[in-house]
Amino acid sequence: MAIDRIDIDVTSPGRNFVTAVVTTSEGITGLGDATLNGRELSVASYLRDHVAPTLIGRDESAIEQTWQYLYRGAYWRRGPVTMSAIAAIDMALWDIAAKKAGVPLYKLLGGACRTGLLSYAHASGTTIDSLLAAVRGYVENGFHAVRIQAGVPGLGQIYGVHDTAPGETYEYEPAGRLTEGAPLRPAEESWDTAAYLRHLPEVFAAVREEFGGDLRILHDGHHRMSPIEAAKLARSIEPYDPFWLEDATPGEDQTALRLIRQHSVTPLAIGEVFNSVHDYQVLITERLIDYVRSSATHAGGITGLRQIMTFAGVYGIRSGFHGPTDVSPVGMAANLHLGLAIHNFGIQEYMPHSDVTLEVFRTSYRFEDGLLHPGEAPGLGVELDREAAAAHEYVPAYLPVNRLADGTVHDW
Ligand code: EZ4
Ligand code: CO
Repeated sequence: MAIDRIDIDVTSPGRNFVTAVVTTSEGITGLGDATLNGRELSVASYLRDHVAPTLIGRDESAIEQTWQYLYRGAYWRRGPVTMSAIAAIDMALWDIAAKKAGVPLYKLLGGACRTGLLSYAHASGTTIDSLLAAVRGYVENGFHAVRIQAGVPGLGQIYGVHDTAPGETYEYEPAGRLTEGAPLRPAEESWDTAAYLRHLPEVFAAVREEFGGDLRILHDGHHRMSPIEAAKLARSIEPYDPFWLEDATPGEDQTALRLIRQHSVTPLAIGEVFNSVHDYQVLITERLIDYVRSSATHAGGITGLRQIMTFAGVYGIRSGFHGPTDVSPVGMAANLHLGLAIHNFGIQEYMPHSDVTLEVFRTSYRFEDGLLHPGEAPGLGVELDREAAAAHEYVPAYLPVNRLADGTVHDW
């Protein structure tokens, strides 16, 4: 038994996704997510041109060895493109292994440690009132945890902040699809950290007062603050008992989190842009974070993310895997199977995919009473309708660029 063929499918049902479809000589197919938001085609080429040809004829059950072959063997290590490509192959091989065993993947990873995965939704509003309405919608739908993002007085469109019509769920989409004829470049937004630091405690106070003590309230700072600004913010929201403050400072500056820790007990989460256990070395050994934000898609698959969580577990640090819509349903399923099987699970981000995405990717995971479960279908439990996928051609789409009022490019 061996890997017989590898296809790399690029599809855009509402947004772009890159999927590795690995088929064995027995005719078993495994799926892996390689979607890197705004840089999709680079990973597709990495897989098609440089990875797939080297794997044909290899034993599909040698998952760890294949991971090491792609990671160490290539000499050029780490980085989002490489690690998303490795992730896709790794997920597909785990999917095949579990399908061959006839079990949902979590059973191969050690079995369920819990009945379901606490998950959080994204609530946002341009005003505090519209944010409260959005939070209420999620609470009524069974969520026990909600991420809150709000507009800042004086600023225009802010990344991740939208109003939701009553009774509707907003299909939050990180990347802007380019319309025909428009220039091939990202949208731009503007930012003012001082205005944000003044406003956010008021937002937290309003949500805590409206929903009481039980609701877990999360917030994403999106890398926009300097270390001392982040320390100030973390301290100012402490009275409202935040579940976590995510990405307070730019991810690559690991020691910045020491400064936040010196000033605040607000739990910290970081890592959606990380792709390797080495990115976490200082953060984990110095206990500078409480939650790991990586996804299987961007951190080398099940194998890569499991390495990170084993290391984190030694220090009592838990998972908060990245689950935006740009992680495909295949990548989301990988997060869920691993989350169910590890001891140090914390919380799972859940941004449901659009109906058009879910017509192409048929999932078996379910959401009930605030908990996600990967389901009992063999493997990852996701099917790709390749014919339907082929009807949705790639559309260029980019994450926005952020600038200060004077035009300086800023973190976002
Ligand atoms: O910016 O998924 O916590 N979630 C986030 C997301 C990320 C996008 C990047 O592709 O910050 O909105
Ligand atoms: Co984030």
